[in-house]
Amino acid sequence: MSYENVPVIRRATVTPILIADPPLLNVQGVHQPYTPRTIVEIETSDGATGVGETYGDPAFLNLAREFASDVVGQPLTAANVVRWHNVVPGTSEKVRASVASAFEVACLDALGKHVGLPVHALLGGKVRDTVEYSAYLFYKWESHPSADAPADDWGAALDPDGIVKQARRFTDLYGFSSYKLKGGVFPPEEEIAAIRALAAAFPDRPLRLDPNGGWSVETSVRVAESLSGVLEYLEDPTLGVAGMSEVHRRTGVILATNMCVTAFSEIPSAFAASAVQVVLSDHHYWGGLLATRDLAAVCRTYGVGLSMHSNTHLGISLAAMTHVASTVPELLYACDTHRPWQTDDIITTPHTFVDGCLAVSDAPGLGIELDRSQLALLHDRWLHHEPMRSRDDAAAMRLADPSWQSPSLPRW
Ligand code: GKR
Ligand code: MG
Repeated sequence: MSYENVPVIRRATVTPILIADPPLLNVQGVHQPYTPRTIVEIETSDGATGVGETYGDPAFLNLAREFASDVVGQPLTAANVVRWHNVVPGTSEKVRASVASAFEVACLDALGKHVGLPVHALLGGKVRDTVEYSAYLFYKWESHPSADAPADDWGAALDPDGIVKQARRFTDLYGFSSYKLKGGVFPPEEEIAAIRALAAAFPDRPLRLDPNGGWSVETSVRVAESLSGVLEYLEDPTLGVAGMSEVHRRTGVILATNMCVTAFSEIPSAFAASAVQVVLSDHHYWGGLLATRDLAAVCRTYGVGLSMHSNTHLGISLAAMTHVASTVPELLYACDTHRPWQTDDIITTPHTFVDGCLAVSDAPGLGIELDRSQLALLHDRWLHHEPMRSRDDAAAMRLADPSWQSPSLPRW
C-alpha cells in the first residue's frame, strides 16, 4: 500500500531497557528492583523520527522485533497495517495490542513532525490544555531485600500513617489532589483504615482503592459498605463479571476496572451485567491512541465512565497518555500514572506536574526528544541483569519470604 507524498518508514529499531523501580507492594508480591520496557524508534524517508514505549517482557519484546521488520517500507500511515499484523496463533490479544500501540505512537509522533502538528491534533484535537493525574499510593518497603538494588528516599509505608505521609509528599512535590491506593496487600480492615485516614487528612478529595481482584464478593461488599460515600470508585475489588456485577448490585458502589474489561471483546457481557461503571483506558493494551478513542466512543454510547490505567512507565508513554487524554471529552477522572515512582527517564526534558496536571504539548509530534545516552545506559542495564527481563512480583517477594507463592485469588 502506498500514498503519494507520505514518507515511508526506512528504519525501525526496538531497544529493550530496564528501569529502576522501588519496592512497591501489591497482591502478587512486590516490584522487582528493575522492570523491563520496550522502546520503539522509527525513521522515515524524509528524516523524521518517532518513538513509542510499551511493556518489555519477552513476549512483547519478541513480537516488537517482528513488527519492526514488517513496517520497514510501509508508508508512515502504517498504524493500521501494524494494528492488524498477523501474529503467531496463541499470541495474547494484550501482547499484540500493546506492541501495536508502541508502533502506532511512533508513527503518529513522526507523522506529526512531518506535517508540523501535535499528536493530539492528528487525533482530532485537544479539548483541554492540561490533563490531571492522580497520586498513585503504594504500600512499600523502605528498601529492596537484595543488596545491589537501587535505593529510594520515600521510606516505608506499611500503615495508615505511612500512606498519609506518602500522599502528603505526592501533593507537596506534584500538587496531586486525587489519590489511589493500591490495595490487596494487607487484610481489608487495614486498608479501610488507610482510606479513612486519607479521607480525614484530605477532606473532599477523590479517593480510590484497588486490590486487583484480591477479595471475594462478600469481602468486597463489606468493604464497599464500610467505605460508602468515601470512595470516588472502587477498582477491581473482585475478579470476573459475575462477581463485580453482584458487588455493584448489592452496594451501588461505582466499580472501575482494568482487569474485568481489558479488550473490546469483553465489553458486551460486562456492560450487559452492569459489572463496571468506569473503564480504565490504557493505550498500550487497548491497542493505541486511536483505539483509546474507539473505547471512549463505546463507553459514551453505554453511559459508562472512562478513567486511565497505568503501569510502570517512562516519559514516552506519559506523553502519549497525555495527548490522547486531552482529546477525550468524557475522560473526567484524574488519570493514573506510576511515573513519579521512576527515577529514570529517556526523554531529554522529563515532564513536570503542576497542580497534579501536565500541560498538553502543542509542539509537533509527541513534543518530546529521546535522550540517547539514557537509552544506551538503560539498555546496558538490560544486557547485564538477565533475571529482571521478565516482571515477576512473586519472585521478588520470595527474596524476603521464601515460602511466598502468588496467592490464589480471592485472597480475602
Ligand atoms: O504496579 O503493582 C502495580 C500495579 O498493581 C499494576 O501492575 C496494575 O496493573 O496499576 C495497575 C492497576 O491499576 O491495577
Ligand atoms: Mg487497577
